Amino acid sequence: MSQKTALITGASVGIGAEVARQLHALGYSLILMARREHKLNELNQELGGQHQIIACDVNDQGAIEAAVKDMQRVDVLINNAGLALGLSSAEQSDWAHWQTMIHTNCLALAFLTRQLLPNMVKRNQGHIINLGSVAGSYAYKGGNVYGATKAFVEQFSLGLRADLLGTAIKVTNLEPGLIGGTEFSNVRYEGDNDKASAMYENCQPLTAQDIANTISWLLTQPAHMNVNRMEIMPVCQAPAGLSVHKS
Ligand code: 8X3
Repeated sequence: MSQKTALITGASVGIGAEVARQLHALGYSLILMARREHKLNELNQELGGQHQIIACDVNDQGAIEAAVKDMQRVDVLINNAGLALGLSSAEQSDWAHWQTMIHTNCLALAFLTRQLLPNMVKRNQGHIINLGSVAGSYAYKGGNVYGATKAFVEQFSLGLRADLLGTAIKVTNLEPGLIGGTEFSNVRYEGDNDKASAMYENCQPLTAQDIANTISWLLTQPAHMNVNRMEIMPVCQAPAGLSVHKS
């Protein structure tokens, strides 16, 4: 069987880099996409230097179009790039944060997917794995637009499967909860690393490796089986219910 190709966005660090390591070990040819070229280079060197790197912002539609134009085959698309910015109550939130989250988590993910889909359909082969979040299903204080973007990703994933019914192409929305050891909270708290570390104190969050293990598992299931959605939380987290404010 010929070597499969996987394109990973947000590949330079965290979940993306861990997925790259595991898919490299599974024998995939990789297209590593992220903004930080030096990080992509480091990762590629670690993996033997044989993979393609694309240093660009997923929000740069011109760069994405140019990069995708000559891609002969992408068997697996891991839409991992995304971010949360801020945890303020909606009425105090920064509008620029909301725009950036909607652009990156929704528009950029949809754009890249739209670019790659025709070839996947033509080849009748592919697996799109979108990184959703438990925040797309459960509201929490300050999650406002971040949660809404992840609800978009969930519904987009289900909609893709509906459109792709009759093809061999798989679509999975992978919905993790609290993950430690990545830049997620440092970005959310805009570099306030003390606040970011406090999120993971006295609990054992998921790791990037847990998510990469899950993605490797998803990619090694039989051709007839599609996992539509998969929600994963660490044992220390739960959808712990509704709240009532009493005056
Ligand atoms: C982030 C998951 O639980 O930190 O996607 O909101 S959580």
